[in-house]
Amino acid sequence: LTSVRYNVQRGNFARISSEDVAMFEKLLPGRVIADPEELVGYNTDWLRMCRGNSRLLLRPKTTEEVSEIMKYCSSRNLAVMPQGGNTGLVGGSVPVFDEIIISTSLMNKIISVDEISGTLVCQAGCVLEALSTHLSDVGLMMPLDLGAKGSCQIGGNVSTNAGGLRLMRYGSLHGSVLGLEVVQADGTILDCLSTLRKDNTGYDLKQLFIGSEGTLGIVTAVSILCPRKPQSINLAILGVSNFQNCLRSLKEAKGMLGEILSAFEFMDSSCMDLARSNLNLTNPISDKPFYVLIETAGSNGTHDEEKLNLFLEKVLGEGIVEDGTVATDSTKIQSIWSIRERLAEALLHDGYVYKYDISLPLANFYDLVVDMRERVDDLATRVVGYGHLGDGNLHLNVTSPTYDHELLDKIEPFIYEWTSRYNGSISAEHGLGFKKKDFIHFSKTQKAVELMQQIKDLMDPKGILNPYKMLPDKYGD
Ligand code: FAD
Ligand code: S2G
Ligand code: ZN
Repeated sequence: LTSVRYNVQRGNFARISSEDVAMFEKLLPGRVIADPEELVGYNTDWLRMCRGNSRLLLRPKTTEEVSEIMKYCSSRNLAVMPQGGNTGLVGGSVPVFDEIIISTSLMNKIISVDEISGTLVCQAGCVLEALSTHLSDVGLMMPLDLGAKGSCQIGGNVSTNAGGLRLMRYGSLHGSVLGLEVVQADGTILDCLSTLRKDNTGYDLKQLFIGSEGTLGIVTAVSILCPRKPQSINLAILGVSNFQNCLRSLKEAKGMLGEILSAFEFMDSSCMDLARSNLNLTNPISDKPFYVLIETAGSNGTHDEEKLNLFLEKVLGEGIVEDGTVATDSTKIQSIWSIRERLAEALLHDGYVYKYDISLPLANFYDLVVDMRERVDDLATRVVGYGHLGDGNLHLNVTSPTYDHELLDKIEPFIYEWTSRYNGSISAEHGLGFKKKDFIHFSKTQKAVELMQQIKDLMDPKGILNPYKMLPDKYGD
C-alpha cells in the first residue's frame, strides 16, 4: 500500500458510513461500487506501483450528479479522488487511503462540434482516441496525442496538462482548451465552458484547473480547439551517430520543414534494444546509437514530399543522419510510431520502473542519461533515454527486476539536483501527483509553493479534493 511504503499520515477526514453509501445509492442507482474485488483496478495505478484502499467507487453521468456528490462529501468531510482513465504516471490517479473514487468514465457524451471553427465541446470522460475517431469523420483532429490515447480521458488530460507527441505543433492544453466546466469542492458548478477563441474579461479561471491534478475541482466538461486533419502525413525514422547530430537534425527540421513539422521525437539505442527484447518489435532501419522520429503533417502531399526530400538530402548529404526510412501509408506510420509509443509498456516487462520526466536545456540534455548510467552502474537492468526532443522533454527510465532501495538512493535526489542545477523541470508533462510532490522545490520557489497552497486552501478549504497529491503535505511532514 502506498500509505505504508511511504509512511503517510491519514488526514482527519470522516470515514464512510452505511448512511453515506445509502445516500450515494439513492443518487446513483446501480452506479455505486463497494465490492473490494471490483475496486482493486481502480485502487491500483497503471504502473502498478501505487495502491490505495478506497472502499467506494461512484460513477456519475452528469455534472449535476457530481455537484450533489461534492455537496454531500463536503458537508460530511469525506475525501474524494477524481479518476479518468487511470493512466497517470505519478501516483496521482489512485487513492492513498480510503478516499472515495469519483470516476468520469460514464460522462462520455460529445456535446457539440463546430466544423468551421474546429471547436469541440464534450464531457470530461470522453476517451481521447474516441474523440479522435469522432472528429476525423468531420475532417478534424485532437490537438494532442499520447501513448495512453486508448484509455486516457480528456478530463484527465486537462487535469494533468498532458503534453504528448504533438505539442510541438499544436501547443499545450493551456492554449488549445477554450473553456471548462468544473464542480468545486463544495459542489458549486463553475461554468467557464466558453467556445470563444478570445475572451479577455477578467481572470482566465480555466487556466487554474489545467494541470491542477484534481486538487482544485472536478472537470466535468471541456471545450477545446481542434485543428483540421492534415491531408498528408509523413513519418521518417532516421539513424544518428551521436546526440549532437540529433540536435542538428532538430535545427534543420525546424528550418526546412517549418510549418509542416508536427512531431520530433528521439530514442537512444537502449530503447531499440528494449523494444526488440521486451516487445519483439523490429528496427525498421540499421542499428544506430540514436534515432529521431520526424513527422510532417500538411495540406498538400506534393509540397510536403518536396520539402521533406530536400531536408533528407541535406542531413544525409552532410552526414548529420546516417540512415533512415520514410513512411507515408498509415499502417507503416502506425508501426513506426508504436515503437516509440509502447516504450512505457516495454519497460514494465523489466520489473520495477524508476520513471523521470524532465525538461532540460538542449545543450545538456543527454548528459543526464550518460551520468545516470555511470552512477547506477550494474545495479540497474537498463537505463533508457527518449522523449519529445522538440519540446526539450527527456523521459529517463531506470529498471530493475524488483523495487531496490539501494538503486533508488543512487537515483534520487541526484537526478533532481542535477536537473535543478541546469534550471530544468523535475516534471515536464506528467505532473507531480503523489510520487513527486515533495520534490516541487527543485523546480519552484518557496514563495510560489506558498501561493499555490493559498489557492488550494481558498478553493478547497477542507482539503477533500485529491488529498496527499501535487503539493507537499501540510499534515505529517
Ligand atoms: P487519470 O490517470 O485518471 O488521472 C490523472 C490525474 O488527473 C489524477 O490526479 C486525477 O485525480 C486527475 N483527474 C482525472 N480526471 C479528472 C477530472 N475529470 N477532474 C479533475 N481531476 C481529474 N502524459 C503526457 O503528458 N505525455 C505523454 O506523452 C504521455 N504518454 C503516456 C503514455 C502511456 C503509455 C501512459 C500510460 C501514460 C502517458 N502519459 C503521458 C500520462 C498522462 O498524463 C496520462 O496518461 C493522462 O493525461 C491522464 O489522463 P487519465 O484520464 O488517465 O487521468
Ligand atoms: C511518453 C510516457 C511514458 C513514459 O511515452 O512520451 O510521456 O514512459 C511518456 O514516460
Ligand atoms: Zn511523454
